[in-house]
Amino acid sequence: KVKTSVDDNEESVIPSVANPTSRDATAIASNIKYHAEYTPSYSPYKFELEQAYVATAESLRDTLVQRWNETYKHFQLDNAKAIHYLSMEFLQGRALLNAIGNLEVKDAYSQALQRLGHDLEAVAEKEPDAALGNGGLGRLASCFLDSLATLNYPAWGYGLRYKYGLFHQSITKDGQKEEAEKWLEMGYPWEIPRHDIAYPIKFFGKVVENYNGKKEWLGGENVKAFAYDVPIPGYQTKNTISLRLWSTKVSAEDFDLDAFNAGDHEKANLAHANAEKICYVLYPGDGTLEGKILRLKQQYTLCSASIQDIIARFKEWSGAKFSWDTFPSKVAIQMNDTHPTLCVPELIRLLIDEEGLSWDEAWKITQATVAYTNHTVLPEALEKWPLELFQKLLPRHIEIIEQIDEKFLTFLASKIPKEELEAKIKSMRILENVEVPAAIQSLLPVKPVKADIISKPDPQPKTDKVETKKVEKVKEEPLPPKPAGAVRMANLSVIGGHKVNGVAAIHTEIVKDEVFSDFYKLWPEKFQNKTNGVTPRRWLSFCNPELSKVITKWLGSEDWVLHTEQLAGLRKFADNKELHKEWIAAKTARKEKLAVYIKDRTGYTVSPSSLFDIQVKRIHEYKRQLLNIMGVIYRYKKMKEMSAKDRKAKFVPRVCMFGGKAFATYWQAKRIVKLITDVSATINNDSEIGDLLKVIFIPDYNVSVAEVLIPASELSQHISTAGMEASGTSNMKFVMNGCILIGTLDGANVEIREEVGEDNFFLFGALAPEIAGLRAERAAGKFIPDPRFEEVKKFIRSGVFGDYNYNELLSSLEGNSGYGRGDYFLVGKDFPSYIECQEEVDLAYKDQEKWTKMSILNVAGSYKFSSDRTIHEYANDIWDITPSAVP
Ligand code: T68
Repeated sequence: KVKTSVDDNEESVIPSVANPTSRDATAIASNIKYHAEYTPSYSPYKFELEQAYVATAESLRDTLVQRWNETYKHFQLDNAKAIHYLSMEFLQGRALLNAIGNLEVKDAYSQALQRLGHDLEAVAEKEPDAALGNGGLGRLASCFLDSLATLNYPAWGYGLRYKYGLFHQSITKDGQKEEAEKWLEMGYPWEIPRHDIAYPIKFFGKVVENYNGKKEWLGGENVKAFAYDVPIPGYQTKNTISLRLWSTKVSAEDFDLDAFNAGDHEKANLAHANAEKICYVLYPGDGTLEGKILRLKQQYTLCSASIQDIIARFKEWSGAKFSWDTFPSKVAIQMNDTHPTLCVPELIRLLIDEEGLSWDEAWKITQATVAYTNHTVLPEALEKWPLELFQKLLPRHIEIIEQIDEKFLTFLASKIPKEELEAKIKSMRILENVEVPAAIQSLLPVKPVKADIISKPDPQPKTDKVETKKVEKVKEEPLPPKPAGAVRMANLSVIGGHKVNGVAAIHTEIVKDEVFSDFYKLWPEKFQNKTNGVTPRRWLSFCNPELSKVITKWLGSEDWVLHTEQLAGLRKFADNKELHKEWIAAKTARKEKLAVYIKDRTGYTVSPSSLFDIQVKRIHEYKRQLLNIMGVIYRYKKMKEMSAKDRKAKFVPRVCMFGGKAFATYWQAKRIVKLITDVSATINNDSEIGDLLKVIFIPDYNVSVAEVLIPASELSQHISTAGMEASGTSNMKFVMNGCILIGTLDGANVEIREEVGEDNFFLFGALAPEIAGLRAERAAGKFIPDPRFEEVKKFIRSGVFGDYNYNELLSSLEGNSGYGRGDYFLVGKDFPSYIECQEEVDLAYKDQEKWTKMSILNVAGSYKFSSDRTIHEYANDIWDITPSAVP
């Protein structure tokens, strides 16, 4: 008899491994030792920090794999509906301390490693960050996985396994330099390759129609997507879910052995190289056609492999009860922004072409399954793909998209008054600059024939005197080139999904009233808000044990880690002197750690008794790091103009820290990095200023850097031009760590301020509804910049910060309008209120008692911003899923 499964009552024993979940340090030490010896990734007999890290990770992985098998076995038994979260980005950061924290085995692991001669924190430092993401969108996806596991929801994350992740940033005298990030080079102990889970992915080729009218997609380039699973443990639960990452290769049958043997190694290797490059880097440059094709290939790989996997599991788990009608009651798919929009045509394609369903059935199932989250209102970030490229790469999908487009237009024509139809079609249809199908043309109002002009005879001149006006012969201009056709992914997402959500209240209003206003009028019930959140495990409990301990002591239990609403209980102690003392001690401990870290990373010495002021996020003009650094320059200039005594009286000592990456071809952002580092070099070496002002650019900002910075922060900056930041999520992490925000009324700042109270938030700047008017005023030449702003620009141009020519950066702040000019992000407009607000910050910080109270009230008001709350809302309002806990 052939065995088809591992017998349940047969005990599976790994030699010399005791159960590492037992929290027994001796057993854990023996397990770690076992891995160092028997699953060696390094030469044997070495047990330095690197080896200790890998063996510790492998030891934890044993537990995770065990729990994860139980979890999915349980989900299958339960056959509950599951969410499949598709994202091009996951910013997981490090996994070791997170796993130890979620499994609640920190003390045991710490002791076990001590026995083996190592310190847990030092071992954890050896783990490279899994930086498979760019910014907030990717980190949100990772926080969501933590909450999904913790709250026992049946769930899968799906992404790509980029070989190099996001680039590694270093700072040179020329500014930012990018290098490939080698996070996989030494192996990644947290992933489990699933050699048996692989799906074919096709590109190019052609579509033929069979004798029975069935479409078949033939020929083209074939690759295979292989699954690598990363276990995601929940906190205080056995549930452990999977982040499934796809990696592309060619299978053996596509290897050209003949060419290889004939000595044409390059030709034989071409297929390999083509397949593997799909998963090399996140967001390959798309300035060239090749780059664009590669990006679309990435998106399609993610969607196709994931949907094939979802369908395969649906069939397997349904068993005898299998019926396509039940698909939407078992499967929910969330598209994290428009990058996975190809889910829509791919699911339709598989259902029709592979499974034999009708169009109507496939469409109904798809729409009921898929939903879309929007993360940006920036018009340039709303994805569009050239039609021509799309047709070549995905010939079957474009047919499906054309069909969705036509059906949508027919529907629109039935809803919209005839006179408005043409304009609405233009803004709402999926295809851009493509002729409207004939059937729809005929529904449009007949264009007024210019009959009155053509048919009326020329009026006769009243007199005989004929005017002899010289008629210039009109030169026949060649017709302007036809604008190229395109596929608008956001429109496809809105039409193809059953729900669309924004990520903060103000952002959702902008989505409804501006970005997708026509769609909102058509389908108001489709639109929802889901204010972002962050996991309180990683972002408070684990990264800030000092403050967490104080919170637990005063709240009387650690339950707040799962039920953050309990943090509000701190309010009643906000004036308590004893709490103040402990609070300051906890904060100071983290500031001291950060000071050591800064010395190590940058060589600069900072004083932990200064105000720690931090802005960390992707470098972007709308996020206005430029406003921050210009404020710093203004502060420096004023200090220089004062006597030592006056400047000590006026300013509190500050360390202004920056961190973030600029996209490799975003030149203006790179100039901002250069300015910050130049200002830093000048000010930090000015002995007259000393500790009163330091400027630090921390290179290679990522999740683990954030875990050091955020706990030590006292003031953090969230200062985007109002209406432009969808939400922001670091603002939430800072608040949870007792940091006070200075910010505009933008994104989640609005809700944060509501929760922590307006007295505990430093507000400045123009409001979102004013922005359009301010820009228009500026374009009309009516804006007069504040002299203090002009003074700062002049100071930069004077060369105090080195001889780099900052004209291209500064001229973006000048002029009234024009590309890259006219201060589109209103730095000049908000500058006066910003520096005045910073003066209030100095005053508030001088009163340490007041500041500490504000800090406590910030933590108390942060409870809403747990991703647990966000996930419950998605589960109830969009996904319709319920928890399924492993007993
Ligand atoms: C961020 N978006 C928003 N996008 O900027 C931020 N986009 O306000 C929000 O808090 C966060 O999403 C989570 O909702 C991004 O991070 C990208 O990184 C991105 C990358 C490529 C193309 C478009």
